[in-house]
Amino acid sequence: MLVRTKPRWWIAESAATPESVFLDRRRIVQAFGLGLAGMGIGGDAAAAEGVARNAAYTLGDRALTDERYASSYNNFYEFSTSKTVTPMSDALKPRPWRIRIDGLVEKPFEIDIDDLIAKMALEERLYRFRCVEAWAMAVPWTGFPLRRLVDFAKPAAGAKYVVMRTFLDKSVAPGQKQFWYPWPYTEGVTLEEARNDLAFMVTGIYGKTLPNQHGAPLRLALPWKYGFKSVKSINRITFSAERPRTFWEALQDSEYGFWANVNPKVPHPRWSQAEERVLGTGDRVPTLLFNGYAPEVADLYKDLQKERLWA
Ligand SMILES: Nc1nc2c(c(=O)[nH]1)N[C@H]1C(S)=C(S)[C@@H](COP(=O)(O)O)O[C@H]1N2
Ligand SMILES: [Mo]
Repeated sequence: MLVRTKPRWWIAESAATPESVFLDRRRIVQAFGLGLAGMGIGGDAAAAEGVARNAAYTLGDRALTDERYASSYNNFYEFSTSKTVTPMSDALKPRPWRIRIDGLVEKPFEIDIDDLIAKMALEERLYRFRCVEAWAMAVPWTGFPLRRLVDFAKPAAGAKYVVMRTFLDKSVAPGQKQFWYPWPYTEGVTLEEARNDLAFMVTGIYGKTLPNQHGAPLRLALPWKYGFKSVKSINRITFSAERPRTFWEALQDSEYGFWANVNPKVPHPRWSQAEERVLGTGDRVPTLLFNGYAPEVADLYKDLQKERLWA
């Protein structure tokens, strides 16, 4: 990808993790010559706290969304079809949590979320986020590149897609009693998309462990695609030769396809995608091709021009 030192649209961003907080913690860690585990900071505290920001990922044309807006306006149909997902999502117990990795891999296995996090070096990235419903935000995610998890899983020859699923448990998620939805929520990307620098597995937000409403303990962030691709509360990752039938595709293929790349010029069948509403502000701003990430991802689609890439 292009590493921009100071893009033409650079503006100052307010700090997401107050620097004083993480610098102090790092200094303490260094002083004792210990890692987080040695400090007794284990379990979910290690999912976001004290993680340094990767300065390669800046927001460009907008400021960070205030945490109170991002954390109170969510899509998580397992708990509610409204944007108010809390307190229903409190029923989710994100730890202990096991993730199954299977399909076309050298050897299928299961791993505990905190064991997985311990193997992946965490970083913080500022990403824009664009829902297909034409609202947008910009948030500091903590996590690790999906590519690292792909390598760790050791995909076998023939694997072309990475399929990710949310848990299935009606006693926790009342929305899953609605039998007309194709639960569990399933999403997928090509292996090539999964290996793109921007594809990010998220364990935290705003310098904290991911709250349930954002998809604890592990969710995806694909900032160049509409938000529904960024599946929450993942407990199974399957490598496959076949393209999966994704949740929204299964529900309404004509409106929500597999590729779902952001494009202001391709309207949704029921509304324009030319502009977006920025959460927590009164602003409407022009939508950007690939949500502003074209330099990083456009090449992925060069040879796919016959596909319905945009919606
Ligand atoms: N399991 C699951 N993942 C999901 C959804 C969902 O309903 N269930 N909604 C998607 C949609 S439409 C969007 S816009 C984003 C919202 O993420 P946020 O609530 O963290 O902003 O989550 C996506 N991931
Ligand atoms: Mo969405």
